[in-house]
Amino acid sequence: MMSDLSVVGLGAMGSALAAAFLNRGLVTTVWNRSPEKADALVAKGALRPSTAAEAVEASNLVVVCLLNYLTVYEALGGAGGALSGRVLVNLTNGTPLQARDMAKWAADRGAEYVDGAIMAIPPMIGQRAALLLYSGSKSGFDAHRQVLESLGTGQYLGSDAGLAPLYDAALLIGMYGIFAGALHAMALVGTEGIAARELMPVLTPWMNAMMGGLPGLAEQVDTGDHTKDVTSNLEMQAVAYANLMEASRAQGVSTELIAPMHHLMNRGVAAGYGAADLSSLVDLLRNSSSLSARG
Ligand code: FVH
Repeated sequence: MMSDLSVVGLGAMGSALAAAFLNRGLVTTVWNRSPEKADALVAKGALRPSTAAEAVEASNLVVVCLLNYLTVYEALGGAGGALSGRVLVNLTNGTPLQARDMAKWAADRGAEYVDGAIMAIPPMIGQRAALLLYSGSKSGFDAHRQVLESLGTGQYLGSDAGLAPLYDAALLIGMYGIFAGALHAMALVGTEGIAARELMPVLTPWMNAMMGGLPGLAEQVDTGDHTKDVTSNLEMQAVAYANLMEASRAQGVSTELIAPMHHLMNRGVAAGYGAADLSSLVDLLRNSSSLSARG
């Protein structure tokens, strides 16, 4: 008898995914390299075969969530022909290129491939607030859309398997940018004995207010016009940013998280963007292949 789906990988995230499927009453087969991680799920009714190939054979829908793509190949490599006719939904973090390569690998084995990015942490899985981005086989996604909705709110981005990891990278980079600024801010006030939590009532509303400026920046990036309605020109910002660097050094706080932004601002001013908005820095980033190749 076939199960409704199989989950391969029962780390913190894979276990949360499997639990959400079980909570929806779906017959769920699970497999993990360290089999004991399936114990709690088996107690809730999950089926546990002894090999990954058997887990793949057990369902038309195979959801994979492992450490990285290399471990996906390792885990599924032995599944061979079992993948034929299956829909493989890979929720493992990776790059657009890795996703496109895996789509080819899956197609060679007769499987439809859907790549996914989980914009949530494990406790959020199963709630509407958990956003899951999908790309790749549309028919594969549509066939299992309802089952996948058990995990959270799903959004299909397009047939290029690389789109979900591309959005994933963009969203995570945005998140780490926010965290980097906040961590530096906490370190800075801490030098004067101010607790990080004391900063939160001031920092959080400020950051939220600044987020309101993002659609305007996006408009400038898309139109390429960085000089319309400029209220805070780049040259002024670069001069003020030098004070952030100096204040940090004087307080004994490393500038390693904030220095790259100052470097880019100064490069922008030197390139003639002084009167333009911060959005102009995107032009510099897009033309940096030779720089990034040097690291
Ligand atoms: N947890 C999170 O907050 C984030 C949220 C967004 C999405 N990420 C990505 O999800 C993937 C899995 O993350 P995870 O949190 O489940 O990670 P771990 O708890 O460390 O579990 C790792 C699983 O991978 C298995 N594994 C590792 N190496 C191998 C291998 N060579 N062969 C087979 N399986 C392997 C590991 O198995 P075991 O150690 O239990 O035997 C776990 O099942 C990840 O891409 C995140 O970026 C999570």
